[in-house]
Amino acid sequence: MSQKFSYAVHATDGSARLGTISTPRGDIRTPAFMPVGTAATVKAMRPESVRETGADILLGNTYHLMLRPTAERIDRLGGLHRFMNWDRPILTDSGGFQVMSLADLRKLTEEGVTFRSHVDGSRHHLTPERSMEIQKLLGSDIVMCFDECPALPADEMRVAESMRLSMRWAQRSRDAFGDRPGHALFGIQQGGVTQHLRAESAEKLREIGFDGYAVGGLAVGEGQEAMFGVLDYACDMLPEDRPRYLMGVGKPDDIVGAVKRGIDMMDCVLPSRSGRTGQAFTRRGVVNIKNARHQDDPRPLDEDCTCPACRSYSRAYLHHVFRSQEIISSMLLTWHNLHYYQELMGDMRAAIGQGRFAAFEAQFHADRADGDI
Ligand code: PRF
Ligand code: ZN
Repeated sequence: MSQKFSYAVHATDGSARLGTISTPRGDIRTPAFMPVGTAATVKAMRPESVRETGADILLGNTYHLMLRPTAERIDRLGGLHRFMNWDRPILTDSGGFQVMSLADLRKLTEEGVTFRSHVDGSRHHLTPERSMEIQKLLGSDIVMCFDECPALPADEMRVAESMRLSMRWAQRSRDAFGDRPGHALFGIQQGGVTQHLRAESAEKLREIGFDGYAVGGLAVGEGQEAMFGVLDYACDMLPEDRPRYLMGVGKPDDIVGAVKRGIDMMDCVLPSRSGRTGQAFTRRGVVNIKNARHQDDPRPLDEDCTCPACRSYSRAYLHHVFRSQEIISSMLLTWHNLHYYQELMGDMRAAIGQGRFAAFEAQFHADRADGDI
């Protein structure tokens, strides 16, 4: 097994790229979708089941784990992989984004951010240095820089100042991370929807030098058209020989559009969260299983799907267990959704490898109905 972190592109089709990220904990086939395991679990799924859906890597969260059960406790128990029984790669987000969306009484300074826990109200402090320390204690394979992500719309002055703060924090993250063979540190581009700010951010990150580059600050209320508009130029600003990660995206059509524009990695709570709220993703569109029209339907959720929910259960059963708030409802729908997302990634990888991504994309859109199916 290779002891180093590396990335290789095998094929390109337009801006879309087929590749592999190699890590000591295994390979990540790209474009990759990373299921979200915020609190050391992909909710409603055992890790071996997550693997069966085709996931090569999971995402974990500094913010949640530092509050509970704490990074020091996870370290004492042998690290996050052992703690949660997932021995493949884990990418951890750095905490700043989650502090801004979840914590109470936040105070942002040059040094970092002080906040109160959304769990028990206790006071905490996060800095680039502390975020690097926590991600090291967790044993994360891909560590994210500590950054700040302004909610959009925001005026350009505010976005520029925030981006420059994130770039100073990126340098401090790089310095604190040091040299850790086999582990990677990713920079995070900010700059909102303003091209020259994205360019300034990318230039700064390239100057510092990272193992991979994330596009941050998108999917925060700007809409798909604006997000694609940014991706049309943002990917070209980042080094060609490093993976590009679009943070917190997204719906299936967001993912297809991002891959088309040169994104290699993504994460989103959507497939797992929707599994718990009764929404199932299929090639033909979204199924809302709580809808009464499924109550007598003996057909599977998706005739073409090979996941356990579709192989062994009817829409009528899935409707019943959802309405009854049975735990198996979350388990089956989450499994189906993660399976669907991983199959989508596999289909895109195959299409890029065979130089038919445009045809794949046309078929993807032709198959889908708007609204419920
Ligand atoms: N920064 C970090 N995590 C993130 C984001 C970001 O900008 C986003 C934006 N969609 C999601 N998660 N650190
Ligand atoms: Zn299924």
